[in-house]
Amino acid sequence: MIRFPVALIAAGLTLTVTAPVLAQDGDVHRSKYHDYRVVTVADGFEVPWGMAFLPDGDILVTERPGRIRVVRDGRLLSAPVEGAPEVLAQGQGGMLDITPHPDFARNRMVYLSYSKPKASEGATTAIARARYENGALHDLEDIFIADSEGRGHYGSRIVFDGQGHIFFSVGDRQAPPRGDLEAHPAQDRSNHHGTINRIHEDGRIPADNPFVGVDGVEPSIWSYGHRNPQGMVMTESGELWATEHGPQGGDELNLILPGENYGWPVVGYGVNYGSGSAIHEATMREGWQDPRYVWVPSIGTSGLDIYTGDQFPEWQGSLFAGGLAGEVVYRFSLDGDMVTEHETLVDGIDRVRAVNQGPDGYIYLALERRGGELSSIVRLEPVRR
Ligand SMILES: [Ca+2]
Repeated sequence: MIRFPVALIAAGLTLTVTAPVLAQDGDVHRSKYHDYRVVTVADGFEVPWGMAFLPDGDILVTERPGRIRVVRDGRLLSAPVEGAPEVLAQGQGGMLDITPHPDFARNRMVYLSYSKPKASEGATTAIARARYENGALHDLEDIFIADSEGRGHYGSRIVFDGQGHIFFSVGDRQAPPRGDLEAHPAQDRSNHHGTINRIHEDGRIPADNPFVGVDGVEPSIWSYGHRNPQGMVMTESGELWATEHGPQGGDELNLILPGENYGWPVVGYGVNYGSGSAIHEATMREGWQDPRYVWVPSIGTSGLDIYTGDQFPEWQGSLFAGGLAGEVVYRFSLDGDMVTEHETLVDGIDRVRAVNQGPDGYIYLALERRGGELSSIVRLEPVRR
């Protein structure tokens, strides 16, 4: 619910009341620095997960059940992109993130994350790349297949650093935290559970990764001790930020540093969903990374971007984090690597799965409608005060 003041003039008195208003197309929303409208770009999606903006104006949108769709001139084309990889579309698995290569205009490469069926059972997080031409993916190739098993928490956001590397997340695969917490797969670096990884754009392992040459540690790992990071972005100055689904009352915004331990499930905030029972031995541990922000209650973090456009000048340099259960977008002001201010936007809109600044400087949201209705892509457009 968004709340904004409505001035009433009655019997010579001016009263200001606060009226709850649902976030709907065309309403003017107020925020600290900018007023804005939420405008529908296209609808008819089934669980949209990631968006890729192409130089010709098309938007590629992944749908979790296993498709990649095309939005052209505000219309969702009926034919999905051909040549997409086979996914295990169960629970949280499916076709997940999509990101164009920074030099897409020349090489037409797109990168995908998805739940890749395993030969035995279940699925793992995989990263693939392909050339996108004439409505189809060509020369599709897996460049990374995570060593992970489980039924959920695939992680999956993909970020380019512009220096020839990609970063991507793998969740803890919903391995339950019990018994010896330090033996949990997210703390065991011999697999990819609960990690953020860094590889070359062709899948090779960079020689300067933090754990290269360390016995028994997967060399793609950049950071570990994560639960389920589903939002990630790199700033223009090279800071890597990620949001992750924590336990109940423990969603986190983290600054991602090489070789660091982010604590799950040994330390952190929040309690088990359902039972409300305690998980962690403490909230933090000396030498491990504490989050820069913790959501209480949890919003179900998903989708993170940094704003660099011209449509909302006062938002330049702010992080925008989407929430599923919270149906909200958080804006964070940063001073270097510290959060200095936050506010909520589009409260009560729908489940916010992806947040991306478009090339036009508008802020695009992939929404997942409650109750299984078909979902939409919307964007925030500025309204002059
Ligand atoms: Ca943590």
